[in-house]
Amino acid sequence: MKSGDKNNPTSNGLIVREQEPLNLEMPFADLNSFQTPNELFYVRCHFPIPEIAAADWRLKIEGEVEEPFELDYAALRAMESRTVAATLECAGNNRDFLEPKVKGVQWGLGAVGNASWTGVPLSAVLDRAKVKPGAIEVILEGADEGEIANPPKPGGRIRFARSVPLSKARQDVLLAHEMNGEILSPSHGFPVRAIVPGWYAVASIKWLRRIIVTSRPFAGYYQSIDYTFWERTADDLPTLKSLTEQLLKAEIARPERGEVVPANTPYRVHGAAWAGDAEITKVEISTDAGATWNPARLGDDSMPNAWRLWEFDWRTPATSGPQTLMARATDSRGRTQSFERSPDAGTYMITHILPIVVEVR
Ligand SMILES: Nc1nc2c(c(=O)[nH]1)N[C@H]1C(S)=C(S)[C@@H](COP(=O)(O)O)O[C@H]1N2
Ligand SMILES: [Mo]
Repeated sequence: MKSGDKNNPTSNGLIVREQEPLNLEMPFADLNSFQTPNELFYVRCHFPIPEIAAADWRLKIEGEVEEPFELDYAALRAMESRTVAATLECAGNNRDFLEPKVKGVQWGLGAVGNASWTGVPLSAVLDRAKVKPGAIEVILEGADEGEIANPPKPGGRIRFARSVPLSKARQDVLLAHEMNGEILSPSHGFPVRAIVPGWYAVASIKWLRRIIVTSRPFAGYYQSIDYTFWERTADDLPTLKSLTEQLLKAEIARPERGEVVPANTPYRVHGAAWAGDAEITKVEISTDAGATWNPARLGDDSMPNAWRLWEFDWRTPATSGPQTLMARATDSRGRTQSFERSPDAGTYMITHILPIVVEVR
């Protein structure tokens, strides 16, 4: 059965959420492998995609370093590289499930994908630049730029940028030039993008042009105005925080919302679950709107920062009518998804249990 989204056009198998800037969603019902094929990987852009020729590209490393320097594409690719699996999820994934509607791209289930990324550890570049004592963060700046539409906003054009703490930068951030063994495509950040494993994908800056080491916390637009949430202190004071680590989630690929499912038939319910750098230890499925739960079988591939596939054998009911399926993930830190959504999460981090209503016939 061809999946998709009845109300939206598709482009090469992806659902078009926005044409300019380009925002394309994977039809999540097409999930059938641990590694998302590059052509099915969602695309999230805030500005027009910059066209960068490899020969013209330079990456500057500056700020609180003893030896600032510049790398070209050949030099970066000549450095020792590493390949890691990492799931990128847009912090606004599943927004289409929220009631009432909130502003932002109305993503269904497919603003997420899992790929193997090949690139140079950021730590190698930082070591070469010799980070000064007192540095606390590393700002990653992309080459794309434009104006923000809605206030509060800085004046004029800005570039897309985010920071990570120096410890995270040294731990596992990658300067990736390949995705699933292929040269990065322009929409995914050619020539080089950052991969920040286990974090919401907003941190994984595409079209990298500058790395700035800083001794002060960076309060850029995309981490202090947008891509934020409210965290409660012990005194119950809401405190504005930047989105960082992914929260846990299980998503059902099939059946999809509105699917017509034959009555009294074996049906393979399947999907994926992820939990940042924690391990998915359990996925449970309910086929009765959350009244009862049964364990799903977990896929063999289990690694930090990458999703885990799962499946569940369902005998569909003998009687016709709507049926609500749900999936619930539990991780190695003992976290489990709940039914309620915290209003403090704003328009991001949609991590509660999602109902998938199908029609048995
Ligand atoms: N330079 C730059 N990097 C960016 C973005 C962007 O608009 N510009 N979007 C971010 C967001 S919000 C997401 S979800 C991911 C999407 O990566 P993808 O398009 O490769 O799936 O890229 C992140 N990195
Ligand atoms: Mo995103």
